[in-house]
Amino acid sequence: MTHSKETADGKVRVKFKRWYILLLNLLLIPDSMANNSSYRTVYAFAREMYPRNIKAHLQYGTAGFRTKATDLDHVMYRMGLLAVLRARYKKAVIGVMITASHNPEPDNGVKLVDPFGEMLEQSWEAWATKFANVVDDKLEDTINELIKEYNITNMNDRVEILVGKDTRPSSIHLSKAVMDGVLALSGKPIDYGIVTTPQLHYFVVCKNTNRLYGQPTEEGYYRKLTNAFKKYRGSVFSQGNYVNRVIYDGANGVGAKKVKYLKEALQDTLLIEMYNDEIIGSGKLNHLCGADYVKSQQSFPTGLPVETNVRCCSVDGDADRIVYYYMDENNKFHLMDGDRIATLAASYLKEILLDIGIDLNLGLVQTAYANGASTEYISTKLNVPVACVSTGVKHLHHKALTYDIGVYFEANGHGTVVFSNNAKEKLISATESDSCTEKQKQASKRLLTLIDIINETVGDAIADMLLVETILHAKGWNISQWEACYTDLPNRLLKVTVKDRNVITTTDAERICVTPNGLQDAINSLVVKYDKGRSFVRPSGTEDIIRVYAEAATRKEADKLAAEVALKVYELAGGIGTAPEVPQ
Ligand code: NG1
Ligand code: ZN
Repeated sequence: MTHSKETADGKVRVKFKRWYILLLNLLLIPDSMANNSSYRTVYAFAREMYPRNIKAHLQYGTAGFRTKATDLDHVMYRMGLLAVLRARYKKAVIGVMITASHNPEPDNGVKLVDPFGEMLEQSWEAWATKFANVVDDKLEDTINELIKEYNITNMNDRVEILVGKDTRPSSIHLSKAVMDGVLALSGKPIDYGIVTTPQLHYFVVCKNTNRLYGQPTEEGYYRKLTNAFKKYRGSVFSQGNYVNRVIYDGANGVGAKKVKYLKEALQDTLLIEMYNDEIIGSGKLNHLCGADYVKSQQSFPTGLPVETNVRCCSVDGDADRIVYYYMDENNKFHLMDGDRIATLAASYLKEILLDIGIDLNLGLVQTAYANGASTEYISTKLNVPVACVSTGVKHLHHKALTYDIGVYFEANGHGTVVFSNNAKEKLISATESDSCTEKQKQASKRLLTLIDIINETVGDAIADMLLVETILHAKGWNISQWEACYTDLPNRLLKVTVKDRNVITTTDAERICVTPNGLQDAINSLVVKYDKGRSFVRPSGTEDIIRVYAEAATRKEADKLAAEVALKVYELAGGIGTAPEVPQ
């Protein structure tokens, strides 16, 4: 398919006219691709190049589509088509990111980025699923159905679609498939090459705000973050117990590649020692390293020097998650996950707001996976309101936007802080207001600088690292002082494989299980046996499994509760394979 045309019956017929394609190619091929003659051939044969060869039903889940890279060619092509339709409907620039985040290298995935950096709107997720699964012969009808449903009349708009990819070898040809899909509907693909997921979100927002948010280039991204970071830090790089050195695990992915530029820009302000930076094609992406490994294994990644009490951090395969950790003098591993980053940010923001003395509501958003101790600390010690929403950053982001300043983090290290226009306007006027003291004016200025260190568009491992480093520096804290704020409850996350994960449905931000019948009652009667016990189950949106979470007062109890609940899931929700074992 290569060209769409309105017909008398009001439908858009997609026709394959070679002469037209070649002409369009010559006229429309974007600058970034002008020298790549191979695109011309692929473009002309796009639809024929990406037939749907698999029978399995794919679902646009928590983070878009994710599966074996070899099954994704047609999905990518079709997401290129969908992105153009979405861009025409929204009359805005849309992004397409090719990545499977923390998954192993043979996997890949794709997600669409909406105009203000949000994840694709939920009602369009169903369209994405439909596009991915429809048989080849019905693709054209499905496109027409969508055009009709949303009354998209501007089918000739040459909308821009920003395409980014991670370092997986498969990402190269998959991104080509996306661009062919974009070209097929006469959209304009802009190839950003290898970038982090949050960088792509940033570029989309820059474009859609007419560059108000920043320059839509990698250079613009680094400049914005590092200028603000250096300004905030001033000339004293280490102070109190804070030392400006961090050991960084790049997960052998894009986070390693990109931090090199950051290091150059930061120079001596922050000394980032990078490890796990073998990138494209090494087969080591996320292997025994990266944020997901560290969070789920609660241990040091491979390839990092273990230095006592030294701050370390790991990012994931597309650099939108970060966790910190350290090893103490007794060789005990300490994890500082997303909950810790959220509480650090919220407590610091609260202090600054007190200094400024203006009325802005600050709120924190978590999911049910947040450690119960962090929720208690935030609500009772920090007195910051906490909301709990369903898993997936789109839910957190959405809720965070309801506050003047919304801090949101998933426990796995994915999150950011968002500031409303009201908050930004109030801060700007506070810097100039005669009714503000010099101290208040300075505090407002500092907060405005801090906002520029943060990537508000989506969770960003690199920007979050700079935020954490800034706050620790400002407080003069080492990592154990950060940890001392509260004590995590021991917890365990398990997976159970069942015949059909959709038999489990939930409510109340996934904390209560509605079906199958009797499972929630069974969980309740297990939980009451444990001091500080809490447990919930939900179907994963990225893997074909059920996730079981449990926490309790001791490690032994948390492990036992998790295993008991996992066994109940296995028994009542159609478990397959070996039954989970409950430790005695
Ligand atoms: P699923 O597989 O739906 O649990 C996982 C994470 C989410 C989110 C997505 C996207 C956990 C328990 N779940 O989702 O928080 O980050 O991946 O990457 O960490
Ligand atoms: Zn990720």
